Amino acid sequence: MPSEPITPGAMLLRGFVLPLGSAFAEAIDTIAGAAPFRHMTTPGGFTMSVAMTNCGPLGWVSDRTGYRYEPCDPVSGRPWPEMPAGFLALARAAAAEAGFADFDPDACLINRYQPGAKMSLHQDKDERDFSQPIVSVSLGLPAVFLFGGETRKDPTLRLPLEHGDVVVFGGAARLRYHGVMPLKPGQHPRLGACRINLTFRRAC
Ligand code: MD6
Ligand code: FE
Repeated sequence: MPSEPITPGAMLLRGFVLPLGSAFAEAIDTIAGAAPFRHMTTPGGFTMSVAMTNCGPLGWVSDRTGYRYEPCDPVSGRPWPEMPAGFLALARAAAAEAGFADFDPDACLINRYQPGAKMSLHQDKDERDFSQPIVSVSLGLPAVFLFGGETRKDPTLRLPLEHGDVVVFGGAARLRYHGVMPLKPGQHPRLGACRINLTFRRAC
């Protein structure tokens, strides 16, 4: 599998999940059946354009009181759906391929972008241990990932991400600003008019 270094600590594994076929999409349908996608509110009172759900022991949530990881879905009060064994295996294999041995994620955030949805520049810093990488899987429609520096004002690199691509984001890149440009309309044969992104993290 071709892999491209993006910057020190960040690696792009093109097509890394393609060998799994539609297994990912089926598992996501099952998860969303138990914990539906929802548009969370930011601490500043805005509704996020990206719809989210989670699987695994911990799920990322945002509301007026802040960002955090929770063991239960605040909508249902029940634990988040289990992280499928195949997700865990894939995340570990991708991290290892990028040079991060022993990745042990306890959280998987699932982001759904419909046309126009975007993710503003942000840092991922709600996790306890920044020595663990983040493994990010892109499915469905293509999107442009913005990869910035250590401050919000640093210039950003534009990285086109396609169905099946995996980005491993750790080490010196772990706290770099990043975001996603507004999704362009389109149709993906399996996922329809959307992009799904999964981010595996060690939250706690
Ligand atoms: C996305 N990803 O690709 C949003 N964060 O839809 C992220 O915010 C992200 O891809 C940390 C590490 C990798 C990521
Ligand atoms: Fe992020």
